[in-house]
Amino acid sequence: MAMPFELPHQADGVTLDWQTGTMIGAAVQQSRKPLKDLAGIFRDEARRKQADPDTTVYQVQWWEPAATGSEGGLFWGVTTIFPGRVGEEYFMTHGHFHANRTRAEYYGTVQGEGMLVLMNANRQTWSERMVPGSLHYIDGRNAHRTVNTGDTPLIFWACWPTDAGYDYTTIREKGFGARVLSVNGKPALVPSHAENL
Ligand code: PAN
Ligand code: ZN
Repeated sequence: MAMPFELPHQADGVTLDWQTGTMIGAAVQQSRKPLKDLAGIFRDEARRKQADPDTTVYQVQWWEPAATGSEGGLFWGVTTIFPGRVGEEYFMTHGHFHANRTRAEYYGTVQGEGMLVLMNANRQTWSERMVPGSLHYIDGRNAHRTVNTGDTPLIFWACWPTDAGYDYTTIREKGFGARVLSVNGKPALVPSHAENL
């Protein structure tokens, strides 16, 4: 029996599994971020060093259908942050500003629970709750970092411009204005100046 429709064949195409947050296709690239590549990012650097340096904190799959840096294109990706903590701080991404501060981004949560931490140029920092189905518009001026506050992987789609670029240096040097810590067993956004109170 003929199928009512067939998906068009695309040699270079990418398929999304919306349930699991997986990208499939020869053009899909991937990278992994182990604890050893996140020096200086967590508050408790001593604890980070004590843990197995090969522990995967997060991984990213993405597709670049247009050249990096070219104007007008879009990239699509998916990030999986595994559950875990360094001391009281939940596993999270490095975080970045876009090198081009006029370039925005969408995140959409597939699975898990977490927080999207946003910071403006004045270091004012706030968060949005990530739950399955939540859609997050990230203004191009704001730094963004995602945090897995649950016991299962936090998985989210992302779509961003080909010429957004990454400014990781500002975050590496100054961090965000607040961190997501477990306080009395619950995730809380704690201003950095209040961390040691
Ligand atoms: C995302 C992020 C991804 C990993 O695709 O790059 O979640 O986070 P870090 O880049 O901070 O390590 C995105 O925001 N792209 O622009
Ligand atoms: Zn981004």
